[in-house]
Amino acid sequence: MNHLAIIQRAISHGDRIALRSQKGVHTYRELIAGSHNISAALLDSANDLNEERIGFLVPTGETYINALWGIWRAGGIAVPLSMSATAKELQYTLADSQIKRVLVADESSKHLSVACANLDVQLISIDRLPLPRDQSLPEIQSSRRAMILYTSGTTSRPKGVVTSHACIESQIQSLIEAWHWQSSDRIPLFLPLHHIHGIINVMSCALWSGAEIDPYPKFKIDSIIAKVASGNYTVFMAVPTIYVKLIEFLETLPPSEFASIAEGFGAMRLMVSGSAALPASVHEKWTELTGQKLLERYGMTEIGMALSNPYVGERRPGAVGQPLPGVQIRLADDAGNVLKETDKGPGEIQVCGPSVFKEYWNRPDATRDSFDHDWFRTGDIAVIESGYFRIMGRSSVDIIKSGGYKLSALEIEASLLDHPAISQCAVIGLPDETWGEIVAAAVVYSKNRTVDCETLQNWCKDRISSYKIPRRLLGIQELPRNAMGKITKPAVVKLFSN
Ligand code: MCA
Ligand code: AMP
Repeated sequence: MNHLAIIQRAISHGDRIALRSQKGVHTYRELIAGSHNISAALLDSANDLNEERIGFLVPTGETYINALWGIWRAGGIAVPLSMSATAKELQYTLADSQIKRVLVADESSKHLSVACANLDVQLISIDRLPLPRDQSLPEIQSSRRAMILYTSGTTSRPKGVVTSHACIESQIQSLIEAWHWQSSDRIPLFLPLHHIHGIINVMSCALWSGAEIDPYPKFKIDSIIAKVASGNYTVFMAVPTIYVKLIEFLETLPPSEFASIAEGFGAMRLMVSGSAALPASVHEKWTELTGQKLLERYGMTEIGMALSNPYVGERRPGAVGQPLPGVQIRLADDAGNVLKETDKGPGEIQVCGPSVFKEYWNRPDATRDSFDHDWFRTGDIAVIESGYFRIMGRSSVDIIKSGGYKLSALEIEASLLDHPAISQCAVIGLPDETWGEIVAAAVVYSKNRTVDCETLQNWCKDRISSYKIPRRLLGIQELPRNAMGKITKPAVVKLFSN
C-alpha cells in the first residue's frame, strides 16, 4: 500500500489517457505500472530508498513521469537535472545533493556522462531496466522529502530547494482549486522539467486532475500551432517570452492562417503567464489578437505559486492578483518590519503556509537566514493597488530573470573572472522586450590583455549553460593604472549598448 496522494489519484484515473503525443497514447494505468517497475529496479532488494537522492535526466513524456513517480514510490528524493546544463553545472548539482545514481534515457546528454564519470556516479539506463518484478513498495508519509530543485541566489552557488510530498500536494491542490482544473483538460507541456512551472503547474496539476498532457521536447511554435488551431488544448501555460514570440508570429501570418490560430487560442478556457513580469502591453496585445485575457500569477521555487489574478473576475494587466488558496502573504519594509494590513507598500513579499519549502539542502544557515520565523522572505518587492498585488522588482540587482530563467549575476561574473584577460567585471540585467531582461557584462582587461566578445562567449559556454552567457557585451574599457598595475582612479565604466 503506497500512500502518496498523486499515486492514489492516478490509480483512480485508471484507463483515462494521461499523455497523447505523436509517439502514441499512455493511460494512467500504464504510468502506475511503469513507475512501479522503476521503483522495483531502484530498490533492488531494499525495502525503502530512505530519502536517497536520485538524479534523472530523461525526455518530457511518459519516461519522465515514470522516473519521477518511480523515485517517489520507492522512498527516494527526486532531483530533476537540466537538459541545458553544462558538465560543470551537472557535476555541481550531483555533488551538492550527494547523488550516487542517475536515471537516464538512451539519448541523454553527453555532459552528464562526463559529470557522472568524474564523480563515480552510476548511470542507470531507463530503457534497459531489468524485467518487472513483483516487489512491494514502502509506505511513504507525506512529511517526507520528495524533491530538490536547484535555484540561483545572490550568494554562493545555486542552492537545492527541498520540498516534501505534503508541500507539493498543497502546491498542486491550491492551483486545482484556483484555476478550476478538470479531467477534461488538455494541455501542451513544453516548459523545462527542472523547474516547478513545468513540473507542478503543468504536469502535476494535469495528472492530479486526470487530464491529458501533450508533451514536447521544448517550445517550438511550428510544432504546437496546428493543434492550437484545431482546438486541441483547453489550458496553456507559458513564460512571458513565449507570449512575445507568439505575438511576433501571429502578426506575420496572412489573414487566412491567422484566423484559425487566433481562434484556437481564444477558445481555450485558461491561458496563464508567469515566472517573470508580463508587460501590460503584451497582456493587452494578446487580448487584442486572440480575445483571450491572460491570467498572470506570481511564484517562486521556494514557495510554489503565491499570488494569482482570479479565474473569474478582473485579470488586471501588470498585476499579479491576490493570495492563492492556502497561501498567507504579508509585506515588510526595508528594516524587516511587517506592514499593517491597511498599508499598501511597497514592501518585501513574505509567504507562509503549507506550500512553502522545507529547507535548502545541507544549508541550515541559508535556510535560517531566508525566514522570519515561519515567513519566507522572497526578496521580491510589491505594492497593493485596489486590492491587487503588483510586483515592482527584486530587492537585489544580482538576480536576473531572462526568458523565465533565474540567473545569478554573481555566478556569471565568477565565470568571466576566470578568463585570464579579465581583471574586473560587472554583470547586470538590461530591460529587453522579448527576454524580459538580457544579460550584459561590463569588463576591464587584465594588464596588456584584450579579449573580444565572441571569445568571451565561447569561454563561458564551457562553464555555464548557454542561456546564461552574457548576450550583449556592453563595454570594454581600460582604466588608468600606475606602474604596479593598480587602477589609479575609481573604476567608472561607461556602458554602451551596441
Ligand atoms: C536564448 N536566447 C537568448 C536567451 N535564451 N537570448 C537572450 N537571452 C536569453 N535568455 C537566444 C539563443 O542564443 C538563440 O539565439 C535564440 O535565442 C533561440 O534560442 P533557444 O534556446 O532556441 O531559445 P528558445 O527555444 O526560443 O527558448 C526560449 C524559451 C525558453 C522557450 C522562452 O527559454 C524557455 O522554455 N523558458 C522557460 C523557462 C522556465 O520554465 N522557467 C520557469 C522557472 P541565436 O538564434 O542567435 O543562436 S521559474 C519557476 O518555476 C517559478 C516558480 C515560476 O514562477 O514559474
Ligand atoms: P525561480 O526562483 O526561478 O522560481 O523564480 C522566481 C522569481 O521569478 C520570483 O522571485 C520573481 O522574482 C519572479 N517572478 C515569478 N513570477 C513573476 C511575475 N508574474 N511577475 C514578476 N516576477 C515574477
